[in-house]
This record gives sequence, C-alpha cells and structure tokens, in this order.
Amino acid sequence: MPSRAPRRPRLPRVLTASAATAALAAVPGAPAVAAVPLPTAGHAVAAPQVVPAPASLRALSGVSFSLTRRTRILVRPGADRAGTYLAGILRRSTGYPVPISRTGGATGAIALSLTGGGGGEAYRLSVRRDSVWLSSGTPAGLFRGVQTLRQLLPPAIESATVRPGPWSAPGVEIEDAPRFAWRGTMLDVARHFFTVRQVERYIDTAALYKVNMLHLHLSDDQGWRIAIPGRPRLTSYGGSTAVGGGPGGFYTERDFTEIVRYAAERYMTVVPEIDGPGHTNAALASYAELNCDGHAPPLYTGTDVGFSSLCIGKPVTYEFLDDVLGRLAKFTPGPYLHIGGDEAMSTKPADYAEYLRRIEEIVRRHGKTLTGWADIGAATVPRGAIAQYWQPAKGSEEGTATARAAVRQGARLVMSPADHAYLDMKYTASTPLGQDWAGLVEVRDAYEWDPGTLIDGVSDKDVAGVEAPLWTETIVSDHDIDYMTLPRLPAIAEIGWTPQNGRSWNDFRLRLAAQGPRWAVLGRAYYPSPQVPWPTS
Ligand code: TNX
Repeated sequence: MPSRAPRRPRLPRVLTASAATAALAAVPGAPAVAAVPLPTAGHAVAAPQVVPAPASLRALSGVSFSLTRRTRILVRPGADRAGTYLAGILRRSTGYPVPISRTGGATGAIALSLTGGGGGEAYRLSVRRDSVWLSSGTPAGLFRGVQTLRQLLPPAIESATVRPGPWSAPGVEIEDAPRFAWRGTMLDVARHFFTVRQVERYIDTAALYKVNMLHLHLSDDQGWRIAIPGRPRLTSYGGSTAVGGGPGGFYTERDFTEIVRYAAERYMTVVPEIDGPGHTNAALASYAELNCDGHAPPLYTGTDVGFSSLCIGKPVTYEFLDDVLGRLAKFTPGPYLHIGGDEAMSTKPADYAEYLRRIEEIVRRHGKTLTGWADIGAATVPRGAIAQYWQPAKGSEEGTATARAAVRQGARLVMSPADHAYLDMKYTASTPLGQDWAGLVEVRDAYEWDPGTLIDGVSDKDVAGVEAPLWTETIVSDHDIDYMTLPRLPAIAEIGWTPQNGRSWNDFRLRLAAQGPRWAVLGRAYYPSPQVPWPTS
C-alpha cells in the first residue's frame, strides 16, 4: 500500500448562534425572512456536517432552528410518509409530542411538501430561525431530505429514549440531488445467515446515508436462503448450515416480503441474487438431479470458491431456474434480478455462454432486468443489463475486460471494485475480521476513487452507480456488520451521491468524524480509523 503522510486532525468547526442573521436566498414556497438580529443562544450549534455531502450547501451563519415542545410537522399532500418517519425519530429522543398537522402556518414548524416539479430524489432543505422547509418532487426525495435534517440535529436525536437536548440545527440552504441512481449495498446472507431483524437493522444504517439499493446474496455454496414452493430441500437441507458449520437459516416468502416492505418504506429497492452457474453447491447438494452425474455432493462449510457448477446441458437446470427466478420475480417489486455469474471456474466458457443465453431468456420472460457480476460480459448480454464490476483492476488491466465487453454490448455498470468498495476487506493487517485478497481497505482507500474514470473506455454515462458488498465468510453478528460497514459504507454512499468535484478526503474526514457520536447513540459499533479525527468526548 502506498504510504501516506499523517495529517494533523482538525476539530469540527463550530458555529455559535450569536451573530446577526445572514440574508437568505428565497426558497420557492417559503415566505421571505427579514434579516433580524437573533437573541444570543445559550449553546453552540455545530456546523453542518452532512454525509453524503449535499450538491450545494450554504451555511447561514448565526441562524439556527430549535425543536421545542411546540414544534409541529406540517405535511402538505403527499408528504405524510416522510412526516411520520421524521416524527418517529424526533418524538423518541426529545420526548416532545411533535404532532403532524395538515393545516396551519409554518411558523415554528417543519414543513414538508411535494413540489410536483422534478422527479428523482432531488430535494431542497431550508433551515431558518423559525421554521424548516423541506420540499421535493417525490416522496423519495423528501425521505432523503429527512436524512439530511437528522444529521443537522445533535447526535442524541438518534436516541431511543428521552434525552435533555437542546435540539438545534444550524441554519442552511441546501439544494441536493444524487450523482447516480444506483447507490447500493450488498449483504451476503448465504455464507452466514442474518435474520429479518438483522437485515432491517442494516437497512436502517444504510438509509441514513441515502443508500437506495439493497442487494441480497441469497444463495451460494454454503447455503440456500429463500424458500421456493415445490423445492423444500433447498431450505430444509441446503439452508441448514453456513461457513464454519453454523446452523444456517432461510427466509420464508413472508420474511422476504417483510424485508422488501421495510426497505420500500425507506425508498430502498431490493435486488435478490441467485448465484450461478458457480457458487451453487447448496442447491447441488439439495437436489441430485441438478448434477451432471446425478450425484449430490455433501454440504459445504468452507470458504473456497469456484468448485461448483450447475449442469448446463440438462433441461431440469432451466426448469429449476425458471421456478426459482419466477418465484423471486413475483415477490420482488423492483426491476432487477441478479443472476450472479461470478467465478464460474468449473464451467467451460462455451457452457457459461449457453447458461447466460438461457437465464437471460428466463429473466426477460419474468419481466425483470438482467443483473449479474461483470463476468457476464464474457457472454452475450442484452442492452440495458446491469453488470456489477468487482475486480481490483484499473485502467485497461486484465480484469476490466469483461466489464468493458458488457458496456460495449449496451450494459451499464454498478461499480464495486474490491480494493475500494468491498466491506469485507480488512482495514489494516490487524483487523480481526475480514479478508485481504484484494488488499487492505482503509477509509481513505474506500473514499478516494471515481467510478466514472476507474476503467478505460467507461465514463459516467456507462455507470449506473456504486455498491458496497459485505461478504460474510468472517461476519456473524450485528457487531461484525457494523464494524466492517462503518465508516466505509458512508464513504461509498458519498461517492454515489455527491458530485465528483464536490467532494474531497480532507473535508469528508471531518464530516465523517461527526458521525461517530451518532453511531454511538444508535448502538452501532464502528472501526475508529486513525485517519479520522473523531471527537474525543
Ligand atoms: C469474491 S467478488 C467473491 C465472493 C467472495 C468474496 C470474498 C465475487 C463476485 N465473488 O464469492 O465472498 O470474494 O471477498
């Protein structure tokens, strides 16, 4: 790894609410605000420290908004869900009633409105002395804006029990929109199984950083995690273990539907993955007919890759895939089905191409968009497919060839280069969890790269977005998930959200530092990287 000169930690900037109100730019729908001097507040209000950095943020020096026992949330039509979600957070920690009202003036209120104009996740947030205005063209944009407002309030706002406050947010004018539409994270529930509750907890962590795609790696050599009617052994047997021989587990259709619902409430799309033709030992062990020789291998609890393959020439393989993908398609409202396709070292190239031809037809027939690891670029892929780049290669190096081939065919890339975006890589040689085959990935390594220039011949228009995968060979608990995810998931989330020219490591590390106390209140463990000037108290 290149050595980097240590930098002197800087403390987060602090604004005091004692200066005169700055002149405010007009926000559509908001009344003009006179530049009157503020009463001197008795406490300092932290400067805005938002992750991902908004596309545009203007701090209003000397201005702050304080939640009080009388604060209301004013929801205009279409803003109910964001309002209810925000009220849930504010009520728990402040103990204030925070009623939601649909009528009345905005003074003293947090006003949420759908502007009707503009789609996507863009939003405007204006924090003034006597009111907060949040507007967006979509409910999803309001939800993203609520995450920003959360981060403007003190970390204790995340508390599940009542805290004393004060509850002030610094005055800001924010206009924000994401760089990429796909800002994902993947959780491997195959190597180790995680319960619905654990997945939902992870969704909550990711939602705070405006992550909008949840990729679930539902099958691999070590476990099959989703119930499929008519194929009970996939879960009763194929789901019965995990890496290291643990008890495994699986989701019923109800469980899966609950995860989809919970994610959708946070405007997050679930992308289910059934890996193949490799990474299929759990399925091969469950049904002998899926093996070319008709013999089921034993269950596998090690961590090797590349040894299993579905039988390409047998019709039952495609009946099986049709059943599984058809069922998943039915329970997945999002447009994507991820078919894996990585590391098929036990499948001949011609067989791999045939597998892709057949599975592409199945995915299309079930009305979904083909999504796979970028290895699929070695075969024929349809225009509009999504290829997920994972290798730790750059420029035109070997390893980028399949991704470039996918782009030439009209696919778009989701960028997950393992040496930057893999959440299972160790931070340092002494990190107790994780792997190091792609190198050590400190927070700065996770942050300092550009998905639009990493691969020769691939530019922003070919990139659907970014995703941070958490493979779980060494990950078994909520604590492990947190420790590997924080602080790197926020780094990848910022790459996906913030314009490339609007972000820098020196600024990011200060904003990241401000997240530490928030994670502490949320009960999230994190890796206290020495690259980040965490507050000491
Ligand atoms: C490679 S990257 C894999 C996974 C492993 C991971 C461990 C990719 C598409 N496949 O099967 O879990 O490395 O880091």
